[in-house]
Amino acid sequence: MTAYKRILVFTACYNEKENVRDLIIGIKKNLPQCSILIVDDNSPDNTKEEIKELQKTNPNIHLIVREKKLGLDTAHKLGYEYALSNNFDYFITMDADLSHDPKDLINIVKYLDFSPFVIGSRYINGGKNLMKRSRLILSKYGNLLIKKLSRINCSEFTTSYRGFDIKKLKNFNLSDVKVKGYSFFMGTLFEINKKGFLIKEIPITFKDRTKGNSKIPRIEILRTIKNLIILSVKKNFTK
Ligand SMILES: Nc1nc2c(ncn2[C@@H]2O[C@H](COP(=O)(O)OP(=O)(O)OP(=O)(O)O)[C@@H](O)[C@H]2O)c(=O)[nH]1
Ligand SMILES: [Mg+2]
Repeated sequence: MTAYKRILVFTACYNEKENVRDLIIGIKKNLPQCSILIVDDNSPDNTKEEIKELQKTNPNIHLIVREKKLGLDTAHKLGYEYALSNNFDYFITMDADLSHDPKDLINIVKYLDFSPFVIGSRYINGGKNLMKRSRLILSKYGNLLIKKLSRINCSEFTTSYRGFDIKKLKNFNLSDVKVKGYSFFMGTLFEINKKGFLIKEIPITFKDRTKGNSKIPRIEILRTIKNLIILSVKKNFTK
């Protein structure tokens, strides 16, 4: 692993008080040299106090508290800007609910040494999705549909466990991704593909959260289908 790279691991939090400590411990265990950035949207469960406690013994944890719930897409864009302006090499994103295993960080970093963009994938050989059955079906066939319509050679579009080599992704910025809400994660792959960068999938095992509640509104499924159609039409017919 390249010891000289400056790595920022990013997560967005909304009511993750029960998860954030284990997440930070897991990140530090696997990537002791990294910095961590957390964007908390003033979670009513006071997630920020838990983070401030951890900051006392760890100088590499950075916390941005926004005044209210402003969405996951804008939190990720803010994280990317932070990584750019603080001269990080690698920007790695993950959820705070322990669905993403911090052990996979090592593999993400390993592949970032060769690929500008790496995504943790549940749908390639070696990957697993341990979601409940109804959600699994939706996720599996949803991702398949995105692959078919987008004609992007990738089997995973929706999970947020990703690594960006900021220095290599020269003309790319997360702020270029215009689709909002949870479609933003799919939109990021369209943008990476449009700019001509390769997408490297590495297998991950995804677990449903065991603590706290999901924040994904059901309406997002319909929005994703709408955005998928718009993005695919733009990609395939306006060349
Ligand atoms: N800062 C911030 N974080 C958010 C917001 N919405 C969700 N998050 C965080 O984003 C991550 C993903 O949210 P989840 O609710 O787990 O959504 P999901 O993983 O797509 O859905 P589940 O599989 O049901 O958990 C978690 O770490 C949340 O705490 C938001 O509006 N602001
Ligand atoms: Mg989750």
